[in-house]
Amino acid sequence: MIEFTSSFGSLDPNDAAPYYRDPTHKEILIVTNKPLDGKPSETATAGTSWHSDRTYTLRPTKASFLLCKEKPSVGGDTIFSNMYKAYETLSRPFQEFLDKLEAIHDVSLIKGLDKRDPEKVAAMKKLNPPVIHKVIQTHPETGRKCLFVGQRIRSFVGMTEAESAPILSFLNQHAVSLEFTYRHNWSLNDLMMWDNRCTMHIAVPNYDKSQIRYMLRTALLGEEIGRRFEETAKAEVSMEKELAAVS
Ligand SMILES: O=C(O)CCC(=O)C(=O)O
Ligand SMILES: [Fe+2]
Repeated sequence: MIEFTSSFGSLDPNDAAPYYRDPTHKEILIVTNKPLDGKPSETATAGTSWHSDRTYTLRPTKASFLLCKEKPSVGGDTIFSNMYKAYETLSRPFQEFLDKLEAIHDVSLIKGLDKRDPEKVAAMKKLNPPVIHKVIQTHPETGRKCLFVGQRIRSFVGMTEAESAPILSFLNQHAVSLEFTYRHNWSLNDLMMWDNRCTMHIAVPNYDKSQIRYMLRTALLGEEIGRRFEETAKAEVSMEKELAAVS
């Protein structure tokens, strides 16, 4: 898997989420409900809310690869949604409004963190302080605009959580309208690859949990985009102080 997928670009060594790597290959993440060392797997619920990979970092993933090594007899699907369509089907005035918006992406909003080892979760949060990304991105290769949202966004920059929530909720619902999606029902040894910059995906936990689902994942490092939230917050505070000083 490493040999094949690295032929597309530089593989992510998974420094943002080091605990869920294959012990001997840091490029491989294991997504499974299979107990590891006699303990329940911490990645059993990985990816079970709509997201693009690593948007909580300054280098969201360029492309991801998922290989199915064991599967339940029924279900355990993955759904993908087209973020070009999500953008293009919005009205012009709303597109213009969104063009100026930036979102705060927060690792602590990953679904199922409450079921993982609290020490690892605390370390993950420390490794990945909140970051800011534009809500509308222009794909660097196609030049097309797409929506860049998901369920790991806390709020929009400069707006309160109360103001952000209804817009965010609408966007996250609209972005995954059934007509924009493809649902993959896995066969053993299928390898799916997706452009993470213009899609979202979700793992559907629609299977018998007494059966094993075992997936291997590699990913291509993306371009550095966005900026740290803390730096912005500090800059805003010092600007407020300056303004207070002159007024
Ligand atoms: O297990 C899946 O179907 C997807 C998990 C996921 O979000 C990922 O590997 O990036
Ligand atoms: Fe994912």
